[in-house]
Amino acid sequence: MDLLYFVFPFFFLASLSSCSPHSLPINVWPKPTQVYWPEPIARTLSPSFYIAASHPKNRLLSAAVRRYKKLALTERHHPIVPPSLPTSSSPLSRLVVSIADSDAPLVHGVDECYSLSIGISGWANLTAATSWGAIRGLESFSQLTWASGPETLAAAGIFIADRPLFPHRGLLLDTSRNFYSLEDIFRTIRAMSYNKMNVLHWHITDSQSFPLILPSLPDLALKGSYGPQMRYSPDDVWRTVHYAMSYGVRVVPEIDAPGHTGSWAEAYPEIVTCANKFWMPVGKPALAAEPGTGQLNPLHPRTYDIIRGVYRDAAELFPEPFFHAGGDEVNAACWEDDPTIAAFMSGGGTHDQLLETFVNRTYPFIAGDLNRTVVYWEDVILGPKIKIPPSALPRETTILQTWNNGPNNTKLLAAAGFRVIVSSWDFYYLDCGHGGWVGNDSQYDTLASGGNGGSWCAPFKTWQRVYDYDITEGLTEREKNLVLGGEVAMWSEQVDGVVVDGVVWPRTSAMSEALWSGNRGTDGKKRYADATDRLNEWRQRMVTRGIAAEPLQPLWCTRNPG
Ligand code: CP6
Repeated sequence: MDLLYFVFPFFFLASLSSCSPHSLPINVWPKPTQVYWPEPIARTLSPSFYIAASHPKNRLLSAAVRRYKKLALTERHHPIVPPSLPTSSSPLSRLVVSIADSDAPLVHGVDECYSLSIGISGWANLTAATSWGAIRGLESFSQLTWASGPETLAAAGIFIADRPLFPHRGLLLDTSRNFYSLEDIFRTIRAMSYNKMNVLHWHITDSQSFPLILPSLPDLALKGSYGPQMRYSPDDVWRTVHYAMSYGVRVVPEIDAPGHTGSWAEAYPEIVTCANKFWMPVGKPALAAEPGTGQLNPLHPRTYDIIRGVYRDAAELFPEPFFHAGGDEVNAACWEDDPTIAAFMSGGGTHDQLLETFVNRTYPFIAGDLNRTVVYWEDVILGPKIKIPPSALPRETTILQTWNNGPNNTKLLAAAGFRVIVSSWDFYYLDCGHGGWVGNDSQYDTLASGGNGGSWCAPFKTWQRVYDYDITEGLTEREKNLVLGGEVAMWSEQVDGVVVDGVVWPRTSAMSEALWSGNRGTDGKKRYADATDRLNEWRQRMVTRGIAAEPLQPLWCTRNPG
């Protein structure tokens, strides 16, 4: 088995080198790294089709196998352009899944590669290094099946060897500005897995609401959430983490601080500055200036008792080794609103010192006591106004997430030796231009949209723009190696579970392919044009699977390609 697993990919690499890329008669999204399908034919999927796994005691893998067997037999996806292929006389009755290391945990960088072969007769085979790779391969298998008349067909005579370009392929979901039910979150996790994405960045709390019930600090959610029906209990979190894991998706929690903490003031007003004010000083940077803003007071001793309790409880709920601690958009005016801080400033203190105090008293707790890799927004070292020296952050236990200034900031962070997650707003912010604002912002518009309805970063980022973004543009090899991947961001001032599918999909699919197998063809050219018909087909399949993804075009275009 091991031998087969290692020889297999090289064999295809060799056979592929003389092949020109072709669009497959049946679509797999994201496009696999290597596909060899010299003479496309189909096999009927036997009604008694089943999937056998090498490690039946791996419950998670068994669950995935059951899920994909059911999906293959019942999905009955009708492609927009039905493949017209000769059919083999031998129905496909069995897919055998072999895994080298069935115990590998779902962590950053786990091996997700797999090889899949469906012969023209006999069994189909899927080999993978880990269960997580097997889940990716099962997903590809499911996309190689389609409905044709009364039958379900599967691609045959096909060989795929596949692995991701980037290990971190995520979606940020903001559950503070508007609440999302577990059902909405679970559906989003399923859609992520269909797209071979592996990180849900759960931006749980913010200034507007604190929906997370923490066992030792229950008042934060009891007083700071939108109401009893709009909270996540420890059991809800446990279910979400396990649900996501069964789909190969890690859940990275974010507790944003010291900015974006207005909601904490409902329970602990003494530690929050400028709570419930709307800081939009004319002519000054308006960072985090939303109705209901607020910042933790770094000079108040209780701040640290409380926030350490928050971190401890959150780390208890989320086993994930990455912990996002926010650090974005600290607002000078909000801090100065507090008399103690004002006195500190007139005594010669600086904003930078305030942030440094906060980081020095929280970072060692998260990285040391809780043993987590700390993710911060780029702002902690890049400002624009308030920042700390990069030397304050150990490179081994810090990852920075960039959101401003596209590839330039990515380069700044990587050049400073940090690992980077890319979420540039000009490409990856899904809220931009959503909700009707066109960019010419005014204070009136901003208020009406709750502070930030994507008006700041309008226009809307099209799927082509998402697809074409090269997250490592202009980087040296050394810097490129520090880029873990990317995350699209679903800030939710004007989005909730009712509309989220259409705002997120299929644009997020564009990122998922760019990060899985790249956005260029073998000729080195951007291939969004080639992707259009495939993405339309993929959108159609997502709809079949209950994801209300937006259409890209009139159907006419896909039926009449070119
Ligand atoms: N909330 C938080 C936000 C944003 C950020 N952090 C944001 C800022 C600018 C735009 C969109 C969203 N709404 N907590 C920035 C990381 Cl254009």
